[in-house]
Amino acid sequence: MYRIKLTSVAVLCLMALSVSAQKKSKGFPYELPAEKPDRPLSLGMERSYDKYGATPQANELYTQFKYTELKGFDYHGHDGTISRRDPSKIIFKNGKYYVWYTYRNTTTSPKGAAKANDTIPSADWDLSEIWYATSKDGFTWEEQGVAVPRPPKPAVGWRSVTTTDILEWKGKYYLYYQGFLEISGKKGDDCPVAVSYADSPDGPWVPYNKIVIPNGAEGEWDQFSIHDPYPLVYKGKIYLYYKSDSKNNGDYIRMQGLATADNPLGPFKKHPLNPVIGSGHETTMFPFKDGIAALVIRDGNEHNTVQFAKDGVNFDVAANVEFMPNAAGPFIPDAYTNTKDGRGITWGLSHFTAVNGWSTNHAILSRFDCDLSQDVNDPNMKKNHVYLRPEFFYKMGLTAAQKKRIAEENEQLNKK
Ligand code: AAL
Repeated sequence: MYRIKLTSVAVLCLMALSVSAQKKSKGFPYELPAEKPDRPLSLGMERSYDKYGATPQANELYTQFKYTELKGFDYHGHDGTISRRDPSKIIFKNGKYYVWYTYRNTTTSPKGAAKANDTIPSADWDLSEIWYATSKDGFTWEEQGVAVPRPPKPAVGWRSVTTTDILEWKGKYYLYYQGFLEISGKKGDDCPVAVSYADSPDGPWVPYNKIVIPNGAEGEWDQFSIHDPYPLVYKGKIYLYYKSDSKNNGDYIRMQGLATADNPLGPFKKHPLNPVIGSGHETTMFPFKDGIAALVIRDGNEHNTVQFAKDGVNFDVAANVEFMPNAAGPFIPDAYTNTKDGRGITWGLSHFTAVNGWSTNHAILSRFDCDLSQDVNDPNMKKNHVYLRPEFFYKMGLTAAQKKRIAEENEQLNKK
């Protein structure tokens, strides 16, 4: 009897065990496995593990972005006559941070290409110079004045010098920038890239007075413009990323190219696989681990992503993010050290445009913070949800044409 009892207990235990084993083998576990589990997975879950590390918290290239108003810059009552935009990367030298940017101080706000003349700007970046500022803490900045003025006509950049970025190479400094030889907007936003160099970040800056990254040949994607020159040191070379405006059915298509050089004054060789990213605008890159990461913002199918290329050329999406910094210029301590283990970024400057509408169009610089760093682990920066009030969405409401189409659809239905 006793024996029989034991056996039935054993049977019950075995049944319970097999039920729990069955449960285990069937459903995906409640506790998300840190490593990709050895079981059949959907395409979505394969991707989740292979590309993103399964959670935003585990994904070093996922982050939120937080913004802070800067102190130290005056904007003439925000009437559109003073603009600061497109900040460079930030470097730390002589005990302070340095940043360079497009500075416009004109008698009027931008009036479009048809009304532009020698003193009236067509666009926010027309009739501009490159200025710089320094800071002890990254929040309060002291404007130091002009770094690169507009050169006399017909030198490259005579109409406007804009959208600069800095390179430190063998103890010297190089500012690359868009050199406009015509009013922006007359045909398009057309320009090549020029460079000035100096022994100190405080200058004086010597203009090289030659086009250093030329536009592409006729019919090529970058035939009219090279924008947002963005140099890094990678694999012992200068890796300069840039954007161009090509066209599709009349719309501008923004993509990113790469040009490499052994000498900061060139020759730069454009990569045969250009464009290397089919999306993005004012794209920000930084060394990350053994490759290059990119903040891909504003334009294209893959806007609002952080991407990564193990070889600096073949980028893939590593994270989907929101509220990305426009034209970000991060502080990247290892931007020029030829690192093979890029540490990432935690802050920089970016810009907001049309801050109080288009009639007084101008841009302001602001600070962004994030956690795209191997050295910082800030769970608060890895949260997903950002709450926006309904007014934010209603402001981006339907156009008159859309409202008309909907009214017509309703009318058709009501007729039936
Ligand atoms: C920005 C940048 C370049 C363009 C213009 C000023 O978004 O891409 O700099 O030329 O707009």
